[in-house]
Amino acid sequence: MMEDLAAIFSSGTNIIILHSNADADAVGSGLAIALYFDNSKLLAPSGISRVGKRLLREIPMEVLEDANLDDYNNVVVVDSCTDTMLGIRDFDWSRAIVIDHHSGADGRNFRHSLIDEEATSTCELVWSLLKSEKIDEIIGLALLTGIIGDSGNFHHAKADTLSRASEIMEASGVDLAKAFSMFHMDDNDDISQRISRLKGGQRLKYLRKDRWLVAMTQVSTFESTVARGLLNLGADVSFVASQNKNNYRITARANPKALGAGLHLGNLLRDVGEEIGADSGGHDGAAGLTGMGESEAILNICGEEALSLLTRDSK
Ligand SMILES: [Mn+2]
Repeated sequence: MMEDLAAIFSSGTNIIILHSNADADAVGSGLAIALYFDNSKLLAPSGISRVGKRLLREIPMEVLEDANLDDYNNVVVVDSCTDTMLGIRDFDWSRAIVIDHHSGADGRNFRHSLIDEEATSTCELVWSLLKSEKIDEIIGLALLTGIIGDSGNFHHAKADTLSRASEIMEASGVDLAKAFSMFHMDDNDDISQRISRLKGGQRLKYLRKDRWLVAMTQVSTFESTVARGLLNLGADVSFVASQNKNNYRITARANPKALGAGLHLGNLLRDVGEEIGADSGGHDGAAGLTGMGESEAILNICGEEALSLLTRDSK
């Protein structure tokens, strides 16, 4: 089967579709296949994540936003196996060659598939497909970065994950630190983002109760980068507002400790939003709110609310 897939990829033209907001695993898998098998194109119809873009800066390859799939012999989907994950409605899966480690593929009809829910990452499955004694260092970097991403810096790695990572390092000579740097250096090369973070620090206010710290600030752009920066500085939760005339946007981030204490920023901002008539959306650790008026009072409401949720059980 794996030999079959390798033979299929090398014999025709391939279009490799990355899932919505493509992460390191998706981009790494796509890059590795495209680099190894040549005659391949990458397609990301629903966006690429920050780390995905970082990897693509390191390993430059054109990524299409739109394509006619009929122009290619092989339609390949990596790291997703459902419409929701892929970000395409009513996708014709029966034409797809699917390489994935998510659940959701059961009983469905693909042209071919290499699916292993036990695998920590899709990049490991791609590696099992290439498995050759020598691969380029950049292919090694693509695969290793995906594995690091999906294994949470190896925190959730299984023995298999580590041996595959080690095989990839052996075969490619890729440096582990180089792969880790894909997750660290992402913003540092953009001076305007760095200035935004410093301004965010300059205008910072914080609230403290017990062992919890909640930070609030205002910038004109790059709110999410600033919000993450505040967590790095030591805040458990951060709220960053940007004001554009009469409209504002608030971006919130929380660290794992705050999530472990039950904080859910998506719910928090939904409640605040319902109260003041503003739109919100997001997840437990990352969420946003947009509304009309002055952001400063709303920032304070958010900060106080987060702090009271975090300390609600303490006497
Ligand atoms: Mn994955």
